Amino acid sequence: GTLVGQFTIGGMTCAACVNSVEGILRDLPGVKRAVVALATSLGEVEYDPTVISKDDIVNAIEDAGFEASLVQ
Ligand code: 9UX
Repeated sequence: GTLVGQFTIGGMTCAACVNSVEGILRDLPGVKRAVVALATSLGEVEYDPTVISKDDIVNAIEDAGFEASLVQ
């Protein structure tokens, strides 16, 4: 099965940032779908929790130079 996680992503200032973050997320093992919105700084990620965790997703975004946190 899959879960959907919502993340606040900081540091995105143009549309290319959004494409970059979406590409990073979609390349992660276990990620099925990723949509990022510049206006709201929100990312929604559908993922397989047996392959990747929410913390792994946060770390991948931060490794790319953006800030990320889980939305409760
Ligand atoms: Mo736009 Mo984002 O020129 O890292 S790509 S600010």
